[in-house]
Amino acid sequence: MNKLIIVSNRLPVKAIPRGNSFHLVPTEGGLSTGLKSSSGSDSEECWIGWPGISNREQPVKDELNKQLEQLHLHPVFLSEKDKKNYYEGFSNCTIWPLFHYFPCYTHFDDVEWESYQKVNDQFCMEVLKIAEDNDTVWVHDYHLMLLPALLKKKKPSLKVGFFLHIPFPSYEIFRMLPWASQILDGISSADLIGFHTEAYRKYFHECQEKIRKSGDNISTPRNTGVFPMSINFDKFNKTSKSPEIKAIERKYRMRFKDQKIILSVDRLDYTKGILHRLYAFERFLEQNPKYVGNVKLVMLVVPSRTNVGNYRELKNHLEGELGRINGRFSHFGNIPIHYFYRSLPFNELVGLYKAADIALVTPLRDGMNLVAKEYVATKGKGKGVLILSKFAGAAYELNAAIKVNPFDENAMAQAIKEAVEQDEAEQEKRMRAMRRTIKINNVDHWKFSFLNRLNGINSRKAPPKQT
Ligand code: GDG
Repeated sequence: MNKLIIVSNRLPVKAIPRGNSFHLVPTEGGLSTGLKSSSGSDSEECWIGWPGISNREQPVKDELNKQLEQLHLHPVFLSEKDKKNYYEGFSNCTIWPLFHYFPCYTHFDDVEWESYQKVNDQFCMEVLKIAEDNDTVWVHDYHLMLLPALLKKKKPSLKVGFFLHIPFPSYEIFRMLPWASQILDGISSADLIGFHTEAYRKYFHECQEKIRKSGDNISTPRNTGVFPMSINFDKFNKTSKSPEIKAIERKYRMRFKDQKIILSVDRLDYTKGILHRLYAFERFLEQNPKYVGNVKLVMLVVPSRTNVGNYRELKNHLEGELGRINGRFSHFGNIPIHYFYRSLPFNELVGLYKAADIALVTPLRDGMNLVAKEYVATKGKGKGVLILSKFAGAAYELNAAIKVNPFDENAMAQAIKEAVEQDEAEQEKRMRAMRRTIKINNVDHWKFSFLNRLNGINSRKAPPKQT
């Protein structure tokens, strides 16, 4: 039987050294939480990726290999230098900011680009160690955009799919990348390339066309498609009805008795619009003094990319502003913003979703955003209001949300007021519509649509080049 080999920068677990062995804990982030909660496919499945620790001596590696093998996981070990240059550098300080329309945070560095190429080669070698003819390899995300071409070149019989979890930017942004042609060429060799939205797919084709017209020699993409990623609806729906979650929900409701809870959940990232959200909440309190004391913002911010400079700066800035706003509106025993800088266990997160009257999901740019979908799935048949940024991929599907422009502080403050005052019948109607969408378009649907389409494609040999 042919295998399905999933390849992503991170494995779905990270290894924390403990004595002579390792403690394996789930990796945060949308790709991993989403993909690992999908059902298995018909094929034998395994996953290749970085377990989050740098290169170690052979006996240590062997021990980790043994633990991971039982879970069908294969580690790729990065050196400290590659972690800095490929991961923190090219992936997270070049591609990530640029593709999210933050050229001001983007830097271009030859040494980091070299490391990116080297690590993509390293992943290619790891895949080839286990891949056999006609296996399917599903490559994920912006860290590995050269890998499809490398794999097709070395083993043309492989069926290679590529899925991009972040936005694909417009040509005016993409062309800033000095290695734009190489990146396009790397992805384009895949048998199928998937995006969350039609807009990203369109931009990808536009970049292809314009870069080719400028005279660069790049492969023609064969198949592209739109596959909006989703969540395990049943898991959230069922968990939210369990006695344990109901108890957690009660705990939060008691703590915020007779108050409205607005919830925000993100990794600490400048793309998520956390500061803009904070200012909008401040504006809301300013314009609606009657709600000071009875509308609370609960902000769950999960540590992320803590070695990258502007993430650390954002944390300081955010905490400074949080303190200022709380100082401005607090009364004894009654503060407007409750801030948690940590990751919560899954059940606590679901309990919080369940207790929240409103979810404020307002990224400045987001490939999809699974938090918005998780909130809706958790609400059962009950009420709740989703305020959602127009700049999240999820906005294309969740039409019954209150949609906002996160750059427009007044409009955001107005949306918060509308959400606070929305009547119950309207809330239930909108939630029902969004639930229907997510129930059908769940993570299994996403996975099977992508893989079915990929399996129906005859894999080709070397992709044709056009000038
Ligand atoms: C990338 C793209 C795209 C968060 N806090 C906790 C926690 N989480 C989980 C959520 C959710 C995931 O992390 C975050 O997913 P998002 O989709 O919102 O965002 P990214 O991490 O940026 O993901 C994004 C995604 O890939 C998939 O393609 O949607 O656009 O940027 O699942 O539940 N989980 C737990 N505790 C927390 O405190 N257990």
